[in-house]
Amino acid sequence: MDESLILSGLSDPERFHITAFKEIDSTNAYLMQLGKKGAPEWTVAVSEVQTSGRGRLGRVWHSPQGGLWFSILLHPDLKPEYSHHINMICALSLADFLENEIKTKTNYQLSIDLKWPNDVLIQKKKLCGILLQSNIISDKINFLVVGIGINVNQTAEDFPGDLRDKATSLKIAGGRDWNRAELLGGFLEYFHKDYHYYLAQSDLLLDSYLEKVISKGEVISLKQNGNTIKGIFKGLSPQGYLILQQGSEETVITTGEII
Ligand code: BT5
Repeated sequence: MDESLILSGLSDPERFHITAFKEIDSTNAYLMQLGKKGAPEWTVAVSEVQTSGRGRLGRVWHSPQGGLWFSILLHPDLKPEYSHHINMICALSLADFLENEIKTKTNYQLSIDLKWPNDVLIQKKKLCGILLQSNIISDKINFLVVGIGINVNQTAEDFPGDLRDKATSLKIAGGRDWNRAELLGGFLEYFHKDYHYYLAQSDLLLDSYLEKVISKGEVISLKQNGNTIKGIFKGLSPQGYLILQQGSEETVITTGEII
């Protein structure tokens, strides 16, 4: 991907420090290393292909040619227990940005939904995944790396068999090819604005997220460490964790997967 094309779409390119790779193991792993060496905020790594793309809990993230795989280094002024807010801001920003892109570049008006804790869905299938990793020193966030995978120009055949039913791409949903450098530039501008806006107004963040999240108020099954628990998705804690109601008891769930 051409770095100058990414930068040409930005109103303030000085803000971002972007490196584009043809191939890398994982853009998150790369920025975790750079972060330890003191790299500045808004350092961005993007790669055509990841040979070892990762999801949460070491899961594999399928990252072939055609997708947009990138990570952003951040130094938010947040208590570590609130770092999930960055995940939520990122998901909201992706949903807003991509809905707008689809509306302006195609005749489709497609709504994008969020699935707690870190998925972005279109037509009930996974379009993007977000992986947040942190480096904490003396109970302070030293830096965070937010890794974003957007399925862009892949066709259904490009996904391995086990993902074909649950994953989708912008091309599948919008019926056309997309310029990934333009998408990245556009998203970075959106996210930069939303990041500052929502960090200052965490109540608005929770409300905006709840408006777009699926399964709120419904009975859900949640997979956690091999166990499945059931309950009502009541709402979110101030940190952005899921409140699960089981009978008269409410439990705050920090991680897991709604199935
Ligand atoms: C995620 O994990 O959804 C986080 C994905 C983050 C990927 C980005 S790409 C840039 C950066 N560098 C990295 O190494 N990672 C980040 P999780 O919620 O654990 O979901 C993982 C699951 O999603 C897998 O177990 C599959 O079921 C499914 N999956 C794998 N690849 C996919 C894809 N390309 N599209 C949709 N679903 C996928």
